[in-house]
Parts: sequence; C-alpha cells; structure tokens
Amino acid sequence: MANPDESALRVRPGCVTPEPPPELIARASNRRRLLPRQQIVDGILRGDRSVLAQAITLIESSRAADRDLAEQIVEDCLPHSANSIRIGITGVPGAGKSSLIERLGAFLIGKHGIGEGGQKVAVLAIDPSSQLSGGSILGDKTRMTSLASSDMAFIRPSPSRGSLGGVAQRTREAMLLCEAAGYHNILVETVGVGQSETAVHEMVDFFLLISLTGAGDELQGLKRGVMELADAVVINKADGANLTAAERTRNEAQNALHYFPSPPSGWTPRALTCSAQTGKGIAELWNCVLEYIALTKANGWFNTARRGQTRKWMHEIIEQGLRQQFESHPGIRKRMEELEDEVLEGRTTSFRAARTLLEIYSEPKAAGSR
Ligand SMILES: Nc1nc2c(ncn2[C@@H]2O[C@H](COP(=O)(O)OP(=O)(O)OP(=O)(O)O)[C@@H](O)[C@H]2O)c(=O)[nH]1
Ligand SMILES: [Mg+2]
Repeated sequence: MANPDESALRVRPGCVTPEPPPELIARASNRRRLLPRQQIVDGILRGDRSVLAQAITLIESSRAADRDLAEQIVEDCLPHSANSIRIGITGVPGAGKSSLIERLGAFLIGKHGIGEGGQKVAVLAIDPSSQLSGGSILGDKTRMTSLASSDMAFIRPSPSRGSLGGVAQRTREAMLLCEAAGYHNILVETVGVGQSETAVHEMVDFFLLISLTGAGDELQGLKRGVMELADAVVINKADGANLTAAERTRNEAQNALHYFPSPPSGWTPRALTCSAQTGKGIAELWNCVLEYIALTKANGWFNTARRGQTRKWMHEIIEQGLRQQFESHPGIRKRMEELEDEVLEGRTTSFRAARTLLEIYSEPKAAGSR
C-alpha cells in the first residue's frame, strides 16, 4: 500500500481540461509530481478543475500506487457528492448526443439567460470504441464549444484504454469526484452500440435515448432493449423540413413505449421532440427530467435505485478483480493455452478444462506463488 503522501499525481500534457497550476508545471519535467492526498481532496472540494482533472487521471492510471491513492481520494470525496442528478444519454452515432449535451449544458449553466441558470455541468463519456481506436469519438469538444469554454462545465472523454467494465468503473469514480467538486448535473454520453448503454444505465438516475426520424421505418433504428431502459426518448433534429416527420416518429415512439412493462420507478416513459440546433424542446426535456426526479424522490425509487447501483458496482469490482488475479496467476497462464487447444481438438470438454484451471487457481501451494 503506498503512502498517500508519497504517492504522486501524474501531470498529463495536453489534458482537455484547464492547465495545471504553475507549481505543478514547474515539476512537470519529472513527469510525476508529489501532491498530498489532502491537497488533492481540498482542491476538488473547492472546485478546482485542474486538480479534479488530475485526480481523474489518477483514477485512470494502471499503476498500483496511483490506484491506491485514487481510491482514498474517492473515499474522501464520497460524503461530499450528494444532491446530484445523473443523466445517461445514448443514441446511434450522429444522433446528436454531443450537440444536445451542448444545448442542455448551456441551458443549465444559463449561458443563454434562460432556464435553471448558474448550475455546473460535468460531461463524461463512455466510449466502447476507444479500445479499438485508441481515442474518444464522444465527449467531442468541437460539438460542445460553449461548454468547453465555460468555467461552469467540465468535459472528460473516456479513458482510451481498458475493457468496458474498467472504463465504466473509472467513469463512476470520476462522477463521484465531479459531484464533490460541485458539478451537480452529470451528463454521461455513450454511443448506442454494444453493451455500453447498459453500463451507463447502471450509473445514472435518468436514462435518455436520442433518436432520429427515418424514411418510413423510423422505429427500426431504436433497439428494443435500449428503448426498454429509457425514461425518455427524444426525437432530435426536429427542425426545418424534418419537423412533421419528427412529430410522427414521436407518436410512434410514445405508442411503442406503452407496450413495455411498467418500470419499477413508477414513471411512465415519455417521447419528446427537440432540436439541438435551434434549442427548441430543451426546456421541455429538462422539465421532464425534473418531474422524474421529483416523482422518484417522493416514491423512494431514487434512493432505492442508487443503493442498488452501488451494490452492483461492488460485485462488478469483485468480479473484475478476481478475473484479473485469475488471468495473471502463473499456473493458469501456463496451462490456459494448452487446455484451450485440448478443448478445440476435442480432447477434453470445456467444463473439465475450466474445472482444472479453477483447481489450479485455488491451490496456491501446488501452483506456485500467486
Ligand atoms: N439539423 C440538425 N442537425 C443536428 C442537430 N443535432 C445535431 N445535428 C448535427 O448532426 C451531426 C452529428 O451530431 P453530434 O452531436 O456529433 O452527434 P453524436 O450523437 O454526438 O455523434 P457521435 O459522438 O459520433 O456518436 C452534426 O453534424 C450536427 O451538427 C439538430 O437538432 N438539428
Ligand atoms: Mg458525440
């Protein structure tokens, strides 16, 4: 276990968030700079975005000492992360997620002098493609220019390494730190492909599906499974020549939503239209979120769901940890390939091979040190 006071905070050049303070830059030539745990926590609590950004870098680090320090920081921040609204936003590539987040974010911050005014917004992304591309296509700052330049917003793309489970865990931890830093509106963007919608659904209070109109087969683009998770479906790009088609798709979506079983939240999912381009429908969308929060806080679902999520996270972290230990066990590494071949050649069954490996794993003496 690393001494937190000796643990270091990595300075990452070109970080998307503001420049680190001068004293950090001064030592950047060492690539690592000592910053005590308390100082990091204090920085986060006073809303210092550069300290927050660096603490998230620590969360994303794969070094054991960084992980230890990151966990301590998350623990220290936990009591300060109450009163937030966590919103998950998904949709096919190009649906307008980033544009809508820009609009909604600006609405909340009050940049256009309307809406809730003065609320801080954090945008986090879970990008299932980042493992392949090495970069993030989401949390795109070119679509979020006013947020990117606002003191009231904090934008963080997904970590570009790691499995979806690892990325999701880091995003959850980042979310807690953002909340402690006073970002009470958390928007988590993910692209509606693969399993990332489920991962995001499990970390938010309100789940929003962004969809588009199409030529006749509008609802085919909406994956049933994702739609079933949605608290609201927004038909975006309801502007210009697309207005009538958008309204028709909204009706179809609302009808489709009625066929799903009632969610345990007691909420009736809604279909809305909006335009991230003109801003029309953004205020209505936010009212819908607030209505949902009010209802679920009153009926107890809000807390029940959050507690359920934290319990699930715990189990996921255990599963990931066990898998990691299993795969790095020297005895397993040696036998895994042999047994895989034996299974492929039909010389043993999958069940028998798996049991052999589990036995090797649970017998540390016979298998060597773990
Ligand atoms: N007309 C119109 N165009 C829009 C609207 N919202 C987004 N767009 C355009 O649609 C394109 C995709 O928008 P993005 O916000 O990048 O979409 P996204 O869902 O974040 O895309 P990925 O991050 O790649 O999955 C851009 O060219 C936007 O300008 C809208 O409300 N109306
Ligand atoms: Mg995007």
